[in-house]
Amino acid sequence: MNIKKGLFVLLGSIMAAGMVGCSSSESNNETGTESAGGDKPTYEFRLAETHAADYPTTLADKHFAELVAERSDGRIKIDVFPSAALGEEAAVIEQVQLGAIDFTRTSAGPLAEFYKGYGVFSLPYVFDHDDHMWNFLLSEHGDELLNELESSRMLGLAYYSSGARSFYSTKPVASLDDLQGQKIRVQQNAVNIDLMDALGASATPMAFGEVYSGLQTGVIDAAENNYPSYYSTRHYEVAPHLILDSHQRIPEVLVISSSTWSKLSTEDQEIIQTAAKDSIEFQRAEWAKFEQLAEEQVREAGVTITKVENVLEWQSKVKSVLDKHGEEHQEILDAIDQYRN
Ligand code: GTR
Repeated sequence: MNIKKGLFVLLGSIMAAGMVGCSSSESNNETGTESAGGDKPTYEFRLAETHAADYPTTLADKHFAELVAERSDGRIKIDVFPSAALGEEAAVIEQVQLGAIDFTRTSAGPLAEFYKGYGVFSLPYVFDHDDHMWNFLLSEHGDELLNELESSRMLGLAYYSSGARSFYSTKPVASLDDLQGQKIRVQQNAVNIDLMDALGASATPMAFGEVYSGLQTGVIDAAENNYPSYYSTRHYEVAPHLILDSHQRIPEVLVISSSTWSKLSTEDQEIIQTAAKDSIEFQRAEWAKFEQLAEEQVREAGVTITKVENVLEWQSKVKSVLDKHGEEHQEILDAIDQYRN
């Protein structure tokens, strides 16, 4: 962290710490306003979401906000800002750390730049299938990872589904050979750079919102994501060659700023935590529907889809990534192994 950023962060923490213990009518910040409404405080918070309003994570954010409003008798209002209205993911996470944005729904991919433990999700072929991932996420080990975000001035409240990520390109790709030398946009984190290297491609980290024009103008040749993102962003229009290798399953995470969290009474923390957990089932159901729709829609649009038959070939090609990054994630990898069946 550079000095300027360090000072800014320090200032943010002091300001946040200063607010704890203020009477509700005294405290007032830019995002969540606390006012004296009866004897319990009322709040208005902001939740940043990168996806469009009809995307399964956004629907779940709103469902979460509704549960919180209901259970707090309208005292806690959470406004959801979809379509990256509050900024791209990495920038939003920084704002959440500072307490300038209260909540975000983000992918665990970019979170790895803020808390290393999340890098485990970007390691290739770690989960055998979705049930394997969910058995891990819903375990005590999954909960531990959510709590560990606290060392980065955030707190994970719940995981959401995000399917499996595969490659898509502006050029025909029907095999691993076809990916050689391609410039592939990745979520920004250290594991991804090594992963693309190992595959014989070159990684171009780039904000999600810039990928469409990047593909269109040839700044990148390819990108990778799940069916819902591929469809919702219309990347399939400019990169109509999809190869299904399912190299990563990276969960979504609903996150609250520690500075927001520490302002809340135990009762309000409980309302927020429980509502987040209770919104998981809703999100998973919305996800399943949208994943199917997205696949149908891109097929209908004429995308060429190749299913990788010999995944072992891909796995052996990226073994060096696990050799290099596996050790620092060994404990979590061992925990993940326990849920393999
Ligand atoms: C999506 C994820 C987004 C964003 C995006 C990306 O699957 O839902 O939050 O991280 O991937 O690739 O940037």
